[in-house]
Amino acid sequence: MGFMQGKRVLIVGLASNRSIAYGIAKAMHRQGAELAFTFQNEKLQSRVETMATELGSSITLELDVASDEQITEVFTQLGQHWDGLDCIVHSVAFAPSAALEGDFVSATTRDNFKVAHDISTYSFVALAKAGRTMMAGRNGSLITLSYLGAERAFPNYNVMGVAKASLEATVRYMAAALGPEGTRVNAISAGPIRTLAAAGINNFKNMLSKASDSAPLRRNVTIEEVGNVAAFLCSDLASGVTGEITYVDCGYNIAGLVAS
Ligand code: NAD
Ligand code: 0WE
Repeated sequence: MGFMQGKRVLIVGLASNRSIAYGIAKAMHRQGAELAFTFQNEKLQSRVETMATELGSSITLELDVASDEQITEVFTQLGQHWDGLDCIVHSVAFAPSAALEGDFVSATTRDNFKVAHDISTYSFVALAKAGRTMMAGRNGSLITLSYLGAERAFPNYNVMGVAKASLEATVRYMAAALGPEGTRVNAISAGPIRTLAAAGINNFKNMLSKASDSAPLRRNVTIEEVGNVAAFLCSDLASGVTGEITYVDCGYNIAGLVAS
């Protein structure tokens, strides 16, 4: 029997079979979880439906996290399928592309700062708020995805790094708020992975190779490896873990200089 047997999980952020959310969904499915998925817009609908079917799920709901109405509607719909919810996976980030090139001070505007924080950070709070009653009192767990750019300045990551710093603080405040009702909140800080969100980034290939050169394991992490840790953190195996940022980055974050 899998270690997520009987857990009901809502997954937000599936776009392709390269998405981190796909690695998480596969790992949770393998461990016996029941899954529901959202898709950002009609363009992604049929792809998400196909992946959901493959993962034993027939629940797919439209959700643009910028919309409070759509967030409310997702939980109304979910309540018609399930009498409770155990986990929410938040695997969403967005900043306008102009914010992700050039120096931070030049690239950041009032508007792209707001969009990055709204879509990448506030949306996690919004999901917790809307799912709160369905999750309370059942050892629920929420997880989000961060990146080391929250703590260190990386070229071009810019306002996304500031939004990830805010997301990591949000994890701690949400853990403190929801802990008394038994709900845990954690983040995985993943190393760089080639996904759709990475596709548009100049020189991503070069970044991947620099990251693997410096990482203790001398390679890049996979969505399967991130998925396995996410499944663990959302399961009762991690019942004593909340408010944490867990690195799944082949050890990159602990390295100083690297032996040649
Ligand atoms: P991805 O493109 O596969 O997933 C990003 C998802 O965000 C997509 O499903 C997209 O539909 C969704 N999204 C964007 N704006 C949205 C909105 N307004 N409403 C609803 N959904 C919206 O890329 P990914 O790399 O799997 O990204 C998932 C998460 O992992 C992000 O939080 C990202 O910051 C984080 N992360 C990625 C990497 C990496 O190198 N790929 C590393 C560390 C952390
Ligand atoms: O969090 C991310 C990327 C998130 C992301 C990606 C895009 C591309 C398309 C957010 N918004 C957008 N907006 C778009 O228009 N990562 C951790 C991957 C990533 O992105 C980088 C990185 C890394 C790593 C951007 C610059 C430098 C490094």
